Amino acid sequence: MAGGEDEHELKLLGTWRGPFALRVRLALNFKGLSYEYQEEDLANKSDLLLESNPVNKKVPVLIHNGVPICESLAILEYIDEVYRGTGPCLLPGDPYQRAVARFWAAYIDQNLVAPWWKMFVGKTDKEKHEGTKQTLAAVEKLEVALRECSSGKPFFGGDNVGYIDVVLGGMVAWMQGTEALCGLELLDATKTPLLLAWMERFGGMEPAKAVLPDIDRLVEFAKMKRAQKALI
Ligand SMILES: N[C@@H](CCC(=O)N[C@@H](CS)C(=O)NCC(=O)O)C(=O)O
Repeated sequence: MAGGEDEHELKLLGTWRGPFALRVRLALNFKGLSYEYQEEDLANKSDLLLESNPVNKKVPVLIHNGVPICESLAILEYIDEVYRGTGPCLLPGDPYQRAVARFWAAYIDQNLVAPWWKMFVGKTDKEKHEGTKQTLAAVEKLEVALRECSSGKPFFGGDNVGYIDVVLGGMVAWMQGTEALCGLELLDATKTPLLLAWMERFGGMEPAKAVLPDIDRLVEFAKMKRAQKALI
């Protein structure tokens, strides 16, 4: 992979399973950028993480030549701007299409990732039920978004993986583990055929396979953490 002048100018703090760190790793891989990776223990965060993200103390943090960048969506945009000439562009060149991509990225965070979590670790049955309803509504909207954004091409980004693909890509293993973790199939061939095919296509690509977690390992780990009521 291309790494620029200094092989270690990029360092990423993350966890192997977190959807937010995974989307950054996916973006780095699809762009062909090399980086040093530091796995964080969220129960015992490193000094580097606490110093680099003193406000939220969360992963991911990308450290570029010693300067930390926080928040996964901001990191994706940063990578795309700084490494514009390297690998495929994540965000489209057209301002309207860029706004659309940012809209769906925010939608995924608010309407898929957050409700999915509520469905999985909700404190009451009511909360879990609400999370389930919102998650299922979100995948149906994302099915339409995929149809419109891709215009019949394989990805949200068209012929290549783009911004929305890597943002949603961080959730692929969790989506595949939903039945084992929450007792329902998230995507199906009748309601969400395009998303189902997208998930298989995306998950099968080499840059994705290199970072996406093994489903059985993820399911086992998530069940254990849920039982312990610990951070995932
Ligand atoms: N909005 C943030 C969310 C990051 C986030 O929630 N990270 C979790 C791991 S998946 C974390 O670091 N949790 C540690 C904590 O809450 O103390 C982003 O997009 O980067």
